[in-house]
Amino acid sequence: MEALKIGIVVSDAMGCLVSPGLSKAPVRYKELEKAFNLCAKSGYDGVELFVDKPENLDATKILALAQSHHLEITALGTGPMYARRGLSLSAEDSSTRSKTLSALRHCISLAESFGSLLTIGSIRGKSRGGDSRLKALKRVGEGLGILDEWASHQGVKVLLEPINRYETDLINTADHALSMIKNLSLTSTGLLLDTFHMNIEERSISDSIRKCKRSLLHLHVADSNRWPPGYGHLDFQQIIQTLRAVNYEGYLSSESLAKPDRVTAVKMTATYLRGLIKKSLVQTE
Ligand SMILES: [Mn+2]
Repeated sequence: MEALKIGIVVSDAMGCLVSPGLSKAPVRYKELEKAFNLCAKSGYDGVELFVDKPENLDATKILALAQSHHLEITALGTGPMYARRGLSLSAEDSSTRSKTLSALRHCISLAESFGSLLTIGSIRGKSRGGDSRLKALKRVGEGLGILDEWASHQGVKVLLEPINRYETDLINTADHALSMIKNLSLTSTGLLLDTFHMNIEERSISDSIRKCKRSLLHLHVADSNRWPPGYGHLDFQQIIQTLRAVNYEGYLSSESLAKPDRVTAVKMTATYLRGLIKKSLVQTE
């Protein structure tokens, strides 16, 4: 059995990660090169690019840069489009929704060029609570339906990520995300689970991974406090064993804060995860 692959988010979106100031749009290639270099040197197999203005990115250049560092571009993260531009699938006004879809359409094309996945996390937005929640959920469903169809034409997979209740009131659990995918009959949409959110919302991280195994295409890893894996109290050895048991073939993509500092976070995450993956290989031999 092959070892699980590890990746890391490249963005300044959470005030974190590989290169602060990196993706003040458009991405500055000089800094992207530095970031890719650090990721490659630290032993990652892939990078997940957070984008806020997909229309400004030069796909050919970025892909060539990733390939020259032997890095896969695992996924495109769309959170910054929500955080910085206010784009949202659940927005009440239709012009924001259509702007959101058109930006995501660019992302689907980029994802096709990169051979990467496309994440739908915080860009689903949140509701004002009460009755507005169901209406907001309906708008998210409509958006997901459109994206799913575009993605299927371009051979791209979309990822729906459950996010904890303190960040949004729309789709907090793996169960809810799975049922959205099923009820909307989405064929090009799978699940992105995130250990930080799961620690808050799921009864058992391993049980939820087992339950979602057919739809699980990507995994965000961060510890209980959003610090890098190993700096909190999640049991990553058990998580990795479960992933192996369900024959998970996707990435462990680190999405942590830049704690205790940026370079340590990048290096320690890779060292720690590699160590656990190696141990899990030995245990099952
Ligand atoms: Mn995440």
